[in-house]
Amino acid sequence: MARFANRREFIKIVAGATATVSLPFALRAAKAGATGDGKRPNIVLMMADDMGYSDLGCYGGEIQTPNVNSLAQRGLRFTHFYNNAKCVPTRASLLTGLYSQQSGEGRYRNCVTIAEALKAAGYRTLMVGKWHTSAGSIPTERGFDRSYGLVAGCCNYFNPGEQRPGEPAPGRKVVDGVIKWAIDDKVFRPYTPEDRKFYTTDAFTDNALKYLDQYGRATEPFFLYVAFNAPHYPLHAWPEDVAKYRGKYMDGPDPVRKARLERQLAMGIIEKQWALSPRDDRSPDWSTLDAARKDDEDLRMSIYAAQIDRVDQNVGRILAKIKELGIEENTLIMFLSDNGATSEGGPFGFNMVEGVKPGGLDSYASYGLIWGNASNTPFRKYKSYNHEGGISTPLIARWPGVIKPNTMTREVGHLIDVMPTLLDVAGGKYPTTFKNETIPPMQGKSLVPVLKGGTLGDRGPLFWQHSSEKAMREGKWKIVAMGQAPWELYDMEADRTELRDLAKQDSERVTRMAAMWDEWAKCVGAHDPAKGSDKHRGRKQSKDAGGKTNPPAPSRTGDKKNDGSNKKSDK
Ligand SMILES: [Ca+2]
Repeated sequence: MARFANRREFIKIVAGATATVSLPFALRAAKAGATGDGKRPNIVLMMADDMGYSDLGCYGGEIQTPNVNSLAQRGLRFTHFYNNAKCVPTRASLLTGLYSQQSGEGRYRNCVTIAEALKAAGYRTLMVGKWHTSAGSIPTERGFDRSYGLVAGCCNYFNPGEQRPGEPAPGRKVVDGVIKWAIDDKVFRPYTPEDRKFYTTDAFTDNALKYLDQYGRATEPFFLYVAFNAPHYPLHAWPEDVAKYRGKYMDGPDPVRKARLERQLAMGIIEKQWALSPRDDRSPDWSTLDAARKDDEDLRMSIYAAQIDRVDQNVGRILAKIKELGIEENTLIMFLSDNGATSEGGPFGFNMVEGVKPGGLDSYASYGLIWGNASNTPFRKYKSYNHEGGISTPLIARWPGVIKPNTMTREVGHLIDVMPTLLDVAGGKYPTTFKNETIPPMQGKSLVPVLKGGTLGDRGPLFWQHSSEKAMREGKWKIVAMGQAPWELYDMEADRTELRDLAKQDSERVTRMAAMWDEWAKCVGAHDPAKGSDKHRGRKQSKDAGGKTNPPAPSRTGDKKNDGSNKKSDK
């Protein structure tokens, strides 16, 4: 019955790009770079954490992001780019060019990382920020020459370590938990910064600037990966940044969603024919909330906005340094988000430190589903889900002289395309074996033709599976299912907000696509949620004040187990 005779053939067919990425590398290396001038570009890859599709100004948000917007003004915005809905699987694909299952869901087996491949191609490889794999490794063990940052999935922004004299205890997700940190090959458990002005987003950038000063003008090109931990919870921000937004969210999420949608339509980010998804039915009617609740909600969203604002300020510092070094013209910069905004903590968010208001060192809170729903405008669902609210990300690319300024593309792209793209521009080689392991071919396509204003052609199907979620997209058609629920079918050209399930009307298409998904799952070793439980199922769920079931509060044992979704009640 198998449509694909064997794994190799399947991978060849679904990847579509195998031939273009594996065979002509020798030629590409000889040409050395996609600009054709023989000079290979520096590469800066920046990623936000848990940031929704509409949060950036250049994707419709009211949050002030002038520096990221400037990348869009001088670069290309992707409107149809996809991630893997969660931190670990997104990083696994971004850094390897494979589906996350192929390297063991963040364990990084049978793969070569982008840093290893670029290092082999003569690049200086640098990283700051959040690493977050399941492997227990640190960045310098996987190809980075230098690194500074968080090894785990999340931490206190002001102090990821132990209580400092004269300060309250830092708020934590796990009361006695110790966060792993690494600076080059040195591991810290805990990492307690002496600097009382420490704040992760700023500290990551401080180190990125040091690296740029040290290596930015070297003969060899560099690859700098900046993985911000913001705006992932906890809600931690500098008071002066929060003050810019405090009071602006007192009217609740409805006007925010409406205004974002209008800006997205005006910019051409989304299509007129897509209806705005209705407000999540777990997001209560704002008029029913009392004044204290509204004030708390305004505070939470203003902190979240401040976290993104601070990311933008730090993007500005990196852009200024690149300009100062005189390397702007020969640097490819990309910026994206690792997954959609979260619903963790239910409608009103969680407070892990009871009685402490969100925002400061001693707090540990999330902003909740009400605002996650607004962040993902116009889409449905959240981080962890394979509906568009979970897997859609902004992606902006700037490369002077190659990318036409202020352009937009509707080409469908995915994280698995990043590695082929970067190897393409770097003239790097993708190996068939690495560290005595056989390496599967990269699964994506080089986006260089799109960066140059062209198209990808038929890219073949894309697949997702994580926890109890699964999906597949082929052309304009997408099937998606939650847990043991049946497949839903959507026409993404007519209805990207996934409001009209066509599965019953076109069951033949669903059957055909589902068979392809099954075959893919077998080939890459993906779990089929329809066939029963995996580690995330059956987790305890909480009730909120209104008696509705909430997504579980964060796991006490580690972020990778923090699913945060609520499949059964969330339809
Ligand atoms: Ca994330």
